[in-house]
Amino acid sequence: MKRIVSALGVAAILSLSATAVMAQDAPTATPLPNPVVGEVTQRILDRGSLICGVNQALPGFGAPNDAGEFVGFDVDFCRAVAAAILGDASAVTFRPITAAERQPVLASGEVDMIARNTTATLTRDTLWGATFAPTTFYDGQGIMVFTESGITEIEGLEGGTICTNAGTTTEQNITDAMSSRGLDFELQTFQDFDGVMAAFFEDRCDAVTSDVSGLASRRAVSPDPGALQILDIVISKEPLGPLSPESDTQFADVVRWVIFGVIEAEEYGITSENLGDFLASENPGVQRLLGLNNTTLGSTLNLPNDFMQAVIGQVGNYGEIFDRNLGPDTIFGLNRGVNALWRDGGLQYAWPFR
Ligand SMILES: N[C@@H](CCC(=O)N[C@@H](CS)C(=O)NCC(=O)O)C(=O)O
Repeated sequence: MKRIVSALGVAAILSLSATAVMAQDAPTATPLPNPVVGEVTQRILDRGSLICGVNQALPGFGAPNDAGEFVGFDVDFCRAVAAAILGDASAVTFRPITAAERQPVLASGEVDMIARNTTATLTRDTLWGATFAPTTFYDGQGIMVFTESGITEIEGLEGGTICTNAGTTTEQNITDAMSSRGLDFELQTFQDFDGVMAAFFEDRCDAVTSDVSGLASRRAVSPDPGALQILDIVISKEPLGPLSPESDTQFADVVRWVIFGVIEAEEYGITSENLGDFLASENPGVQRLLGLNNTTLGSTLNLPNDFMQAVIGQVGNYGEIFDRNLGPDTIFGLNRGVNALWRDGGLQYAWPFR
């Protein structure tokens, strides 16, 4: 009898969920009420600006330019979220933070979100009180030495000193990479990467280790980039992306869909330059992304339906953000690599806007 009841129960649940799935996908589905505005979004609206925790020492990702304005790949995602919520990409207060400050400033509410070359890991996801947004930059940890050292592989660092900054995933990765190969070494950590590079240039470190993107950035701005060599080895996966307080799921959804939105815009070929041409588009996917033809995806996030017009118009699509800050025409000269769109063989893939 029990078995029949539970079999009936399962059948009922299955038919209910089938109905739910159909209802969600059916074009005539009754719209859900708007989600409440979360506390983080509300304080951004009240203040009229977004407080974003960023790097101040990683050119290409986050650092002040000559005019003292924060610029970079990560910085642009702060600006994109501000454009979505406030309609103004310039309504951001940048709060420079070190690696070790990330969890405390998010927990204390000193920042609304962080976009600071931060790797998503299981323990950060569970213990930091954070929601990690989609990965904006797929990276991995590398090792940089002086070219003249003649070191070409990790084994060459046996018995040496390797330097990095504190509060990062880097420390454990290099320890794992060395010990799994039976290589002894000394790890020295510094509060920020300026300290790491200073020690390196004073010959107190045989190598520095961090995300390959970070090493490429430091190498590009060093007095003699050719004197520095990034070894041809990647010792970890570092999926980098923004994060926001776990307590506000509506704000986390906004951050997530702004990121997917700029990726989707690149898929459609919509840029900050040609956005106007797309406003007459008859492509239903483009219409949903841009909130045209009475489409209402924005309202389900509690945003204006045309929020992605503000984001694309003021900040650009993913490819524009990448190229402007890191691409072949910059001193960093990075290729898209695994950060190409999925259809070009990369990993950047937006969930569907529907
Ligand atoms: N992605 C790693 C490393 C992040 C990190 O702090 N990287 C360094 C080196 S690229 C950095 O941003 N340094 C800038 C600074 O602290 O001055 C993590 O999330 O822990």
